[in-house]
Amino acid sequence: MQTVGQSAVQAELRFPAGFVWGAATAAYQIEGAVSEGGRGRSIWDTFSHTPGRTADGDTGDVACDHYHRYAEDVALMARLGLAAYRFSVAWPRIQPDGTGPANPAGLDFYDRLVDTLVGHGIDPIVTLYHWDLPQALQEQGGWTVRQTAHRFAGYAELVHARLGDRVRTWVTLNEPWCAAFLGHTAGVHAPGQADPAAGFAAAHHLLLGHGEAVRGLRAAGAERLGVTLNPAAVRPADPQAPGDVAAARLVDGLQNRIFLDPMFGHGYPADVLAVARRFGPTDWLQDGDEATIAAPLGLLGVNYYAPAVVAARPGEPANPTYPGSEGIGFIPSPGPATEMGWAIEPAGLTGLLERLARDYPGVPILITENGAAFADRPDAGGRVADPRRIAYLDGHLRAVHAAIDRGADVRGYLVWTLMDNFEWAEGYRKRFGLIYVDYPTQRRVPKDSAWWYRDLIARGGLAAPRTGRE
Ligand code: IFM
Repeated sequence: MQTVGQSAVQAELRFPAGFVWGAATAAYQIEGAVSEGGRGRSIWDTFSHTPGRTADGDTGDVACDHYHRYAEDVALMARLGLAAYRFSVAWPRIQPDGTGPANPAGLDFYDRLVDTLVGHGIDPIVTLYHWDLPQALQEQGGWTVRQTAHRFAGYAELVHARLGDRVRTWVTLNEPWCAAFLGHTAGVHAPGQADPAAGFAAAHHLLLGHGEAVRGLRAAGAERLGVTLNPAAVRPADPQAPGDVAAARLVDGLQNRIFLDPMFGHGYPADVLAVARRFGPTDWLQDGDEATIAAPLGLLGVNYYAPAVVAARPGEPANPTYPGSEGIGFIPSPGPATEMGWAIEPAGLTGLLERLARDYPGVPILITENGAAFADRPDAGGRVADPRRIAYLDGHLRAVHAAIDRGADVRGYLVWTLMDNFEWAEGYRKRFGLIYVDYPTQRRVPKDSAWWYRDLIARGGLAAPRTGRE
């Protein structure tokens, strides 16, 4: 086994006792086997098979073949010393048409996965919805209709009934902002709609489904219930310019407060509802919904990749992902970026965590995703050197540590992602993994960052930065 960076260890930046180290994945991005075990079709099967929707026409049909190789993958996790692994359950494996009794073969797969994780001492963290809605439900309106929220809660109970004896931590939704607005307003994710009214309706029904699922799973005895958001670390280009400050406030509303406020019992923000009303009636919001959505949380999952800088730009057309954002410019950062084109700015994570701790206190935070796409490949000797990923992770862990020092209750950190996988509309071009996947052979090659992470976990924290004198 390779060791990276050990000689540089002078001191350590330690994390609190019990801090959880892990990695995350999602079903459609890794499993493959889309026609096995009685799995139904999902909106991502349909979307990825639609010409022009994904880079190179890539689909998740085979992905990392994790459905068949999960034991090998869990063994690799154990070699890295992961304490936790966050994966998602594919709803169409459990209910091929999104309703009715559970498909036993679907539950069996996750049952085997959970047993294998537990057998290696790895705590399973289950995400119930990471974007793969059963296609049959989409044909009845998908997330734009209320029924889908009720269906989601029913599905969540089926999964909990089978896995709840071993799974302690449940995440209802992954990044509902992406599901609602990338999927229904910008149309760059499944189901590929471009209708702002549909985006707001979908956001509401995702929130409602979350609340109903939390209520149901809590009644069924689930230990820790949470949600994963991708809050924007948004800031005005010029903090002294009132127009820029107002622009940042609106984007904050459309990405952050629209989910956080109702989930934390404050109801919908008035400014966000006013934007939604511009595009159609908001009659999706019914009496009692906000109380349902406010079901108490035991965990707030935070996915962070990059900051957003905005400014008032009169005449600028609306950004399709942010309905109502006419006159707002999204300013590219001049500094370094990952291969997604996302600015690398760890301080944005510190600021975001401080803001969440201040405005939405009382719920422990787990970093459920953080990581970077870089296209490093094996060299002639088979080694994958990925120093930029190591630097990215190092910088962001220092940012998390700084937030903890300033009072944020962050309990753990999960790298996105365990292994290279299907990066949605970007297909297989973008590689976020700690482990390189050679897709033609499905060979897994831990990158230098994987060994770096293993050493960090073993040490319980970061090595001190190099002084140049060692
Ligand atoms: O790959 C995705 C993941 O599915 C959700 N969060 C962001 C990641 C990188 O784009």
